[in-house]
Amino acid sequence: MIKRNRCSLCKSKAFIFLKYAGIKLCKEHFTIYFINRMAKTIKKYQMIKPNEKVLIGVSGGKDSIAMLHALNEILKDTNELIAVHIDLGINEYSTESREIFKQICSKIGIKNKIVSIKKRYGFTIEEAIKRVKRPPCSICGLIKRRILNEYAIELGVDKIATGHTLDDEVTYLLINYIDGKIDMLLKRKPILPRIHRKLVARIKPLYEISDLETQIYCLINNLKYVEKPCPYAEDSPTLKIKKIIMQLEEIRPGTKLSLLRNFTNKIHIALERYYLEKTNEKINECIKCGYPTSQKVCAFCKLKEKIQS
Ligand code: Q46
Ligand code: ZN
Ligand code: ZN
Repeated sequence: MIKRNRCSLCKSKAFIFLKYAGIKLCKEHFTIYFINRMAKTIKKYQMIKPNEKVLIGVSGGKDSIAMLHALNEILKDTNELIAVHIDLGINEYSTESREIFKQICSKIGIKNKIVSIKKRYGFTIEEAIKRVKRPPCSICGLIKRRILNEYAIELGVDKIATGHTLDDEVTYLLINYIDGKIDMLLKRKPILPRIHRKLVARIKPLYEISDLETQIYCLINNLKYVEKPCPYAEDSPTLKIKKIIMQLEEIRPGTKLSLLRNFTNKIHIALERYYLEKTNEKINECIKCGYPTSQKVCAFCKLKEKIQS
């Protein structure tokens, strides 16, 4: 990628220049750097304890594939791991995602499972989107979160690892900030602890790792991932904002990381102190499924009813 440049660590030919860190790395040192950064993130935010059972959510995109590969390297000797792919039922996109998931799991030899939305709830994401007037990704996101959580409870896992990257986090942060959604801002954390018996703790091992880095990790380690985006991704406003943030990073390298770290280490703490002390919102349990909700019926049950009506 860069010519006549040397790796900052071994002086062999550099493959990538990480502007935000001011270092050039060869292929081998980039892989080590990536795994070390993920291990440091896990340690810093106390994401996983030894012997905990971890479910790794894998969509088949570059982020989750890189996360699965690196997490397996870091935890295979200390933790029980299971890779889980959700079959969304979005035509060729889902067919390709499934195949890629199977390939990586057999390549690294990890226990795995494919969970089908159609088999569990009787409809695919494609069908749900046609039946309910709502942004496709909000329907899909709600269903994915629920099914992954349900399956995690059935398996008795301690943590669910998801492939949210630095770019994802900064994007959602900005969107929630623009919309003034303080409740959502409070949920933007590297680890969401178990606050209810029906909610399994979630962790984001890629919290401080960018989309570009996961792509390079896949490239260097010959990891196949779904390159064609989901057909609903193009219209997503989230993706447009993500691109603007990438431009910002180009102009001012390090912006994403400092924005996220400052939010996590300063602003989030202040928000939490101020708002959680003031609001004593009572958490009910959904009368249909028992999941926590501020309403009588939770958002997932309401959505399911609409899809099935
Ligand atoms: S799969 Fe689902 Fe994504 Fe497709 S419909 Fe949107 S949320 S874009 S990660
Ligand atoms: Zn090197
Ligand atoms: Zn419910």
